[in-house]
Amino acid sequence: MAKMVTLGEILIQFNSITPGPLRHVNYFEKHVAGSEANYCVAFIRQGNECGIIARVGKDEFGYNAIEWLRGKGVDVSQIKIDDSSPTGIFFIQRHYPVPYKSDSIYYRKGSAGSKLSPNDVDEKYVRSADIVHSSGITLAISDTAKEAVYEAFDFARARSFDTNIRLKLWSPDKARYEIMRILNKFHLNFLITDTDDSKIVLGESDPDKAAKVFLNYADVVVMKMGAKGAALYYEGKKYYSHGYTVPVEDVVGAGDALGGTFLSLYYRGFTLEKALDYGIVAATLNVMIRGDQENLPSTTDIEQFLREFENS
Ligand code: KDG
Repeated sequence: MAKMVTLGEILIQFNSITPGPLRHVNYFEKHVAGSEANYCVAFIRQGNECGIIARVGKDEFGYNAIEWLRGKGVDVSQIKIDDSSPTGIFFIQRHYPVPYKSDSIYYRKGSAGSKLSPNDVDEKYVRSADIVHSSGITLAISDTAKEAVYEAFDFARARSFDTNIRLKLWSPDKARYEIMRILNKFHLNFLITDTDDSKIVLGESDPDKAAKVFLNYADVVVMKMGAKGAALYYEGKKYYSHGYTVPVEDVVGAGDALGGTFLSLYYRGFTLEKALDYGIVAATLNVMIRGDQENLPSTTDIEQFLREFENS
């Protein structure tokens, strides 16, 4: 069984029950989220192990996050409870003003999660993992969280990084600078990105051209393309895997579903191509509900989906 360690902020998500502007939304549904927590749960759903290095507040939302993730099989031993700051939260506005899109509204400044620092990174724990994963979100939330990623990547046997640029957390210039800095410092085994982020980091949104540049920094590049699917690039090869048309409830978390499922199945011995096909199914199921983790499928559920779609 492979083990992944992720570093990032666990957030509590309040997802609007009804679509439209938040000023008119009266009911919200609570979920545990945060990109690196999502990756962990997706990784575990495919039969591997994962632990997250993070901080939550000493509050009900912090306890909620720990209990939920423990229930999903995540190793929560490296989540610190910080009694000086609250657990970060965010709200999701759906299908407005752009149908099928979601907007995240953060209340996370000064959160416990953003206090993550190199002191939280246990060298032995990180060295015990087959792969360490983090994302642009963790680089963006604070300088100390960014340093924690550097520390963990220093100890890592293998590295995965999702660019995950959230423009409410930093400017395009800052995102470009910090992501290029990490790419220049560490060779990545996996770089997971999309065409919007490629435009910000490289000034290039053509997936093939962007991937060619990213391959100077990573062995494998996964280029997510939303509903169109995703492409995979490695060793001079390209593989494209198509998306599926399904009713969209909330797209937040779909990229993490794809990335975590893909990485886990690769470590289970799947070819990169097959792992990507399965990752896209996980992302597809994810957009059909509110919440980032509830629809993360098992391998057999993905196989059932593929059998049905192949026969239709
Ligand atoms: O990828 C999904 C995440 O965006 C969501 O869970 C919240 O981590 C989050 C963030 O920073 O946006």
